[in-house]
Amino acid sequence: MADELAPVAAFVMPGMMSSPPQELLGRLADRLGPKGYSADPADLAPWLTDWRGRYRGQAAALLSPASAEEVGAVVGLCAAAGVPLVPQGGNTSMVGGATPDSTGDALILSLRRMNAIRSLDREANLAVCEAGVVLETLHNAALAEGRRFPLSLAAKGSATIGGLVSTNAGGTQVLRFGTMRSLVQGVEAVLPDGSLFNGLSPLKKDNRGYNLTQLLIGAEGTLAIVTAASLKLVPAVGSRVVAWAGLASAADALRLLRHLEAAIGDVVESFELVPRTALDLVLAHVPGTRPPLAEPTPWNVLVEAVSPIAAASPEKPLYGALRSALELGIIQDVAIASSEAQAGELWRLRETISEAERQHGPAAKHDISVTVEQMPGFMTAAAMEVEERFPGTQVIAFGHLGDGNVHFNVAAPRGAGPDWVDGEGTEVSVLVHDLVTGAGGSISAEHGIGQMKLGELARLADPARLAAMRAIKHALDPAGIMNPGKLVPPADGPAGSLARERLNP
Ligand code: 2HG
Ligand code: ZN
Repeated sequence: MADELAPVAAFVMPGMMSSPPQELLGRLADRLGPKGYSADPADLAPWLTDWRGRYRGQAAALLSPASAEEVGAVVGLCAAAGVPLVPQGGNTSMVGGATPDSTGDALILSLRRMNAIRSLDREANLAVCEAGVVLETLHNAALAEGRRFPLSLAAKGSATIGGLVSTNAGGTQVLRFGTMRSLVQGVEAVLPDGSLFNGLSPLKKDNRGYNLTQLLIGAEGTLAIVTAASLKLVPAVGSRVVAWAGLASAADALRLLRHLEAAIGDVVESFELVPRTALDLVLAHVPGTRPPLAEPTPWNVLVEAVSPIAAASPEKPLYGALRSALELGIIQDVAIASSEAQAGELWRLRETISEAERQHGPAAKHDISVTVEQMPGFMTAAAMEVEERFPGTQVIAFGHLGDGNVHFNVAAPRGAGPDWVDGEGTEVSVLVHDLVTGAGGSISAEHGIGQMKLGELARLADPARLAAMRAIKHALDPAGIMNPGKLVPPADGPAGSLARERLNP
């Protein structure tokens, strides 16, 4: 596609970005038409900041192509002019991954108009969705065909397929079905020169070398613009049970997980840890919520068990397993939803933690993983160290214990303003990231690197990993126009670093 376009600027050197030239903006406006191009500050405003309001950027225009072909044309024109693009879906990034920087050099490339479900094949168990399809829309479309797409998260009403692919999203069913990496069959994407990579093949086996689909999953838009994905479906839920268990410790939560796995196997789909501190925030800030248990417990776990067959309901086995957990003293109390409405209420207590925490005040957010076995001990020791070193802070660690991933968020001392996050909050983050790295874990289990963790990745990642990431980025996007300033820390040396020379002798 890029070949068809006359270049706007003949030579673009990496790192030599400039504000988008008027000539380019005029061409983009002509190509996309009034529905696909806006330079109106009012249209741009909501997309210049992230969900938490932590990052604020600038952009001269919002580009909203309606097809992969239009995306190719946009990328080709911008590549020729050396103008960077920041791709955006639902703008739900937790790490500033979809927010442009403050220079105004970049243009926002919104995929929201590309919102068609191209096909949904119940026999093949595959759905081909364009990048702008909202996750909940796919859930509903799959359900209408007796199928489901088994990935869900709190932002399902606005998160889009392109963003979920590009961030290798996880959510609350990873325990059973894995992250996007396991659920994406293939992608279609526009590469940095404007050409179209069609990887939507339904083939189960394909060994033609590098797996470009997997390379683009989790690449945060730094290598290509994902325009569509084929996604694996599973049978719809036949019956489900949602239970809320109260426990004395995080170690007991791990015992409960192993107990349930031994008793009822892989029907356990979600296993979400909620400390009392997080539940209290939800009850205080989210209207219409109520305590799930008669007496509060220090820790809680939300368990969901699902069967595709209504007759083979998971109810009895889960009831039995929870009863024996009570008898063994693994749990202190349990509430089991007796209707879909009650199940929804329990899930709401879990899914609104982020929102409640945001209302509570500033927090240093960490999205970490260690092994499942390590997590209870790690959380307890790390929380003690953080709260001792930074008096007045409060650790609120919750989430996906079954995956060895918790959101180890640290609330600022009472009365601290929003600037706490960039002051003492960064020292807190350095400590948390040092501790998790020391334990062999990851500083980003789920939300990605974006701009928030770029410095920390540069500080803590294995040099070989960083060199390989930079080499891949340079090979595919030599002019650096794809979502600059995200995910790939810049090399401190000149373009040909030692490490890159070693990789490409
Ligand atoms: C969740 O699991 C999300 O609820 C958000 O990943 C976590 O707000 C957070 O830190
Ligand atoms: Zn999460």
